[in-house]
Amino acid sequence: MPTTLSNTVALIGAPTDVGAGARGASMGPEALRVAGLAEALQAQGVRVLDRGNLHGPANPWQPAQDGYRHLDEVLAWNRAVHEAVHAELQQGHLPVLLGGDHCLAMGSISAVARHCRATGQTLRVLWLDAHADFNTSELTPSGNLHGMPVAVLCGFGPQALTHLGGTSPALHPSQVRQIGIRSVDPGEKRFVHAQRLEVYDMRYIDEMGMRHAMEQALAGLDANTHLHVSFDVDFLDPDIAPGVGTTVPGGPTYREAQLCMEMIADTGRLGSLDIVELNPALDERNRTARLAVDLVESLFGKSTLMREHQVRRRH
Ligand SMILES: [Mn+2]
Repeated sequence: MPTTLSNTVALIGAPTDVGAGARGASMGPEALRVAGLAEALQAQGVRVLDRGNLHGPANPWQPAQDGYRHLDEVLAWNRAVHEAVHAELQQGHLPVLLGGDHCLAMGSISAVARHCRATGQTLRVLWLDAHADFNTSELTPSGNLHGMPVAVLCGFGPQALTHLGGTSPALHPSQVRQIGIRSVDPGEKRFVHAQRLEVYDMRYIDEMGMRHAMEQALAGLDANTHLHVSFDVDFLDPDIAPGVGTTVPGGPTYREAQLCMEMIADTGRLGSLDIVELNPALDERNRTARLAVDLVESLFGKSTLMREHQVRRRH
C-alpha cells in the first residue's frame, strides 16, 4: 500500500505572518527548504516539485479592526493559497503548503474540500496543534486570524473568508480531529464544545496514550477518504521545538510525535499537508525546521524497520 494518495508532491511556499501575533513565520518556507525538506521527501521515493513562493501583501502590523487584524491581507494570501493548492490537486499532485502562519489553512483546506466535493471523496482533517484555532471575532482576545481558521472553515467568520471555496461551510466539524491541544481561550472552549469538535487534548494523550488517540482520530477511514494533515509546529513540546511564535509547554514528545506521524502514514490516505507556524527568528540554528522535516519524513512513510503488514504483503 502506498503511504500517500499521490507519488508527486508539490511544495508551495506562502511566506507571510499576516495572521500571527509575532513576526517571523514568513521565513518558514525557506527554513524548511534549508533543512532539506525536498531531499527528505525524495529519499522516501516521492517526486518533488518545488513551486517556489506565492506572493501577497506585506504585513502592515496594525491593531485589530472590528475584531480582525489584517483581514484584507489575510484574504489576499488565502486566495493565492486556495488557487495554488487547488491547481495541484487537479493535476493529481499532493500539495504541501509551507507556511507562513496558520491562517493559511483557510485557503489550503477550502481548496481540498472543494476538490473532494468535485471528486466525491470524503475529507478528514487532522489538526495537529497546541491550540484549537476555533476563535471568532466575538471570542478572540487578539483579533489574530491564525487563531480562527477552523471556525472559518466551519462557516463562522467573515463572509469573504468562509466562502473562499465558493461553498460555505467548507467543512463540517465532524470531519475534523484535533490532536495535541492544550491552550484554548475561555469563550473558544464553550464554542468547541457546542460545535462538538472531536478533540484529543494533552490530558487525553497523557491518560490514554498517543497510540489510542490516533486510533480514535483515524477510525472510519476508507478507500475513498482524502486525509489532510494541518501540522502547526507548536503542536510539539517547546523543549524540542522552540522555533514557534506561540509556545505552550506540555506538548507531545519526540517519540509521541513520531508515532503520530507513522500511524498517519500507515493509513495510506494522506492527500495534502500544511506545515505552518515555524518561526526561524525564534529558532536555534534551524533545529525546529530540521525536526519538522524529520517528522514529515515519517509522515511519508519512513520507518526504522519493515513493519509486519509490509512484510506480509510481499508473500
Ligand atoms: Mn494553529
